[in-house]
Amino acid sequence: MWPDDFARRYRDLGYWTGQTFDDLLTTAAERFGDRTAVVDGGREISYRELRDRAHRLAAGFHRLGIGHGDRVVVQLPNEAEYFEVIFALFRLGALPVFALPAHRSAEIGYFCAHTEAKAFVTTGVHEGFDHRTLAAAAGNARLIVDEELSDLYGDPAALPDGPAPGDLAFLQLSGGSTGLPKLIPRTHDDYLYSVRASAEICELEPDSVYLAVLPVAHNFTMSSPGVLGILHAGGRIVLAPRPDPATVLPLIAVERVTITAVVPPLALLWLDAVAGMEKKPDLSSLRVLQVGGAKLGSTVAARVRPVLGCHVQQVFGMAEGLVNYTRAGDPDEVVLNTQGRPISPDDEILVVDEHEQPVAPGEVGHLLTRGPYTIRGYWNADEHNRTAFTADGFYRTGDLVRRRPDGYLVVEGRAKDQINRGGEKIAAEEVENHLLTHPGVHDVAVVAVPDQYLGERSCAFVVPRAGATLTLPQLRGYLRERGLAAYKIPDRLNVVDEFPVTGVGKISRRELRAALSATQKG
Ligand code: OOB
Repeated sequence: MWPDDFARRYRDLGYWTGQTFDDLLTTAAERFGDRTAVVDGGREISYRELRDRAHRLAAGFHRLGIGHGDRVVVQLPNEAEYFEVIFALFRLGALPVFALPAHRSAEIGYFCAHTEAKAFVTTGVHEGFDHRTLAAAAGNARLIVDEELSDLYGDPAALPDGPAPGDLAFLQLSGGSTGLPKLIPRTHDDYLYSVRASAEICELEPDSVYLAVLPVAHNFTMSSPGVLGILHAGGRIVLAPRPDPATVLPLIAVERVTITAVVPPLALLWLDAVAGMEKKPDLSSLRVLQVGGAKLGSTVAARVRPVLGCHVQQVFGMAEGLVNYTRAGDPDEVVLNTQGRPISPDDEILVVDEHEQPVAPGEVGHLLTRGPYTIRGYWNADEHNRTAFTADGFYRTGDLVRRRPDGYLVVEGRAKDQINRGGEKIAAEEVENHLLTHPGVHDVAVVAVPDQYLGERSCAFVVPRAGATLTLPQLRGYLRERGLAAYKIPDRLNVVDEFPVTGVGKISRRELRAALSATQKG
């Protein structure tokens, strides 16, 4: 957590206001009462109802023995119950651990065990997968299925005191680059600052309607300004069950959506769909399309206004903290070619070389950052924290950026061993460790391959054991059986005799990537 002098400064400057998540919901229920907070298919939930349900559920969780500081792994799709659950846990000071709907037994098992979770809240069948089958992986965590939540409702008068604003509020997942996913501890104070400031930058107001397309548990959809920004502003959240144009475009028209957030491949998919339609859908309500999670090319960015009739906003953020936005009113040159500038005047940005010396202004370098909503360390990960953060508390983002004289950042690449598959982050080492358990695999390196649609896909370079024959379908089947989320399973396989090595004897991923683009061209 933050050293005392920084915490004092962030309070004095008015960033950390002492608000908790429960305060946010309670205040919103008082101010916006009967207005609709969440639309989930045919169901509409008002602000007051949401608060009441969350508090009754909190009483139910309390009766189950879930209390302050306890971890609860939450894996819910974009549905109304998600809000009840997280605000119930926030009210108790219990920490949701935000899993994604795509996670399977490998990830859920690890989250539950690593956080010693008291409970695992999930859904039934979603996108053809029965999440209740993850109960075994959850181990000692008690399985709670969304459809049973109302059975738990209790009397909110019996609730204990809530958490303090400086307490942890939840654990978010890191995209990561190491063998096991790291957990990101966020406090009420720090996170809500980023939510309020984001809502202001994105000009949210009670008439704003936000379409939640990406998973609600991801930082982008949750807080940039996302669903929490909307609840703060008194607007309306519309939950999209699926991100495809056939689902989303009619929803935008019917619900009069004003703002939504997507990753670049989805932006492209929507653009192509609308451009190819003879009878255009009514997108007149849409004011802003936010695009982030991976780099948005300027050519695609430039198509947004002519095709969809709305502004594009670039968002470059990370679950660890720092979020950058292009601003309403920025000239096209900025909006199309940069990934925005930080939320806060107190977001400290350093762009450094290999020796962590500042590069010349405007040069490309490693992005380091520190600020009022950027964590100072991962949860229970002392050893990893020694390399992920500098001695004076800057987070080493692993991103390569250029900082323009106007303070806007341009993402130029990445130094971390991560694959960004259309915004979904894959830690190379995590997948490698799973592949290394295969009896036919001697050694492995997973690298990114450029992809026209997703930006990047993943390719496993494998050195087989003597006599073993390996095929892609076989290895993919093996990883699925180990319960790895589908997006982490390599798209390609290259069987090789040996790996190129760097001067110090490490596998040279750069040469592997170069070999791939050579074979692609040939
Ligand atoms: C968002 O958060 P994460 O934690 O899934 O991933 C963070 C990483 C960044 O370090 C960067 O490598 C990449 O995703 N990234 C971008 C980008 N936005 C994120 N790279 C290039 N251009 C962009 N616009 O992805 C996230 C969190 C909050 C808001 C938006 C995105």
